[in-house]
Amino acid sequence: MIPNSSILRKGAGSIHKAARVILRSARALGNMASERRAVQLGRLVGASGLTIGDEQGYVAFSTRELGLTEKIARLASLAGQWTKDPIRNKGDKPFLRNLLNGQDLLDIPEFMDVATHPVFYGAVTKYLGQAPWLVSMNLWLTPPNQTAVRSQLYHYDHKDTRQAKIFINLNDVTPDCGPLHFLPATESIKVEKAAGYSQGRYTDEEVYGAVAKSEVVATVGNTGNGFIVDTARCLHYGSRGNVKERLMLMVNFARVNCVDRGSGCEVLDQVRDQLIRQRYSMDPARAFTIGSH
Ligand SMILES: O=C(O)CCC(=O)C(=O)O
Repeated sequence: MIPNSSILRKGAGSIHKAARVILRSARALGNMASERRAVQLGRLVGASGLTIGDEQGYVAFSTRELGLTEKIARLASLAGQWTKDPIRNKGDKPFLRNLLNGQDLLDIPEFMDVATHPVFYGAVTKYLGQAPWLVSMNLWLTPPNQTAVRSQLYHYDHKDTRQAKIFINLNDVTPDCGPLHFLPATESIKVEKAAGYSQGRYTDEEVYGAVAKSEVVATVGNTGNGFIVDTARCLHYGSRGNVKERLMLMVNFARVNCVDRGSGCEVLDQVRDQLIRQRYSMDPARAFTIGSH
């Protein structure tokens, strides 16, 4: 009997997923020194009041409760001004623009204060099981648009088998601002069981054929509200169907020996060394996190 295409796709997906786990382990073994250091440094990082649920793969937070109200207000105010600056409006996706430059991270301390805040840093370290590597940082502007392509469709991120992205609203995000939508890891697995694991895009039909729409979390909320989401385990999409603008700070962490290091981060890579010298020379864990590796 010839297996049908759905069984073949699911088989190929399982192999792909297993290969990613093997690749991650191989990288950790091949770079044992950095792996050991990440784990050792992780032990120095203090406990956080925030826990990224291991099963669910996400946690919600309010920066107000973390005492970050003034810092977030400054970042939101800058972000609002920057939306009008055409030189800042960068990126290859017309529906997801980046307004942040490397120099901003040196000049405006609030960015790194927030990105490496002890509560976030502790939660991410615990979840990843080691001091994390800061992969990328962006200040995203989603302009009104009506496309449904690329990251506007359900997908998993590819950096690692487990990663942690902090998403913080820098304007009041309502359903008509194209918020990030995601499925908890427990629900994403159900989609995977039905449609197979893929690093490509999933159609809404595939997703809602396997899980109820009511399981989807939309990251709506006022300025300063946010989520940490494991985008490698939680299917997600965003920037879809906006009639209003969305502004969001995104801070992306993975393990230093991740599956796919990618081609770097335009914002961070030019200032990693300066940031370490300027801010983290007395903080070995965060210096490791910011480093180029
Ligand atoms: O919020 C969005 O527009 C999508 C973000 C996304 O896909 C991601 O961070 O991986």
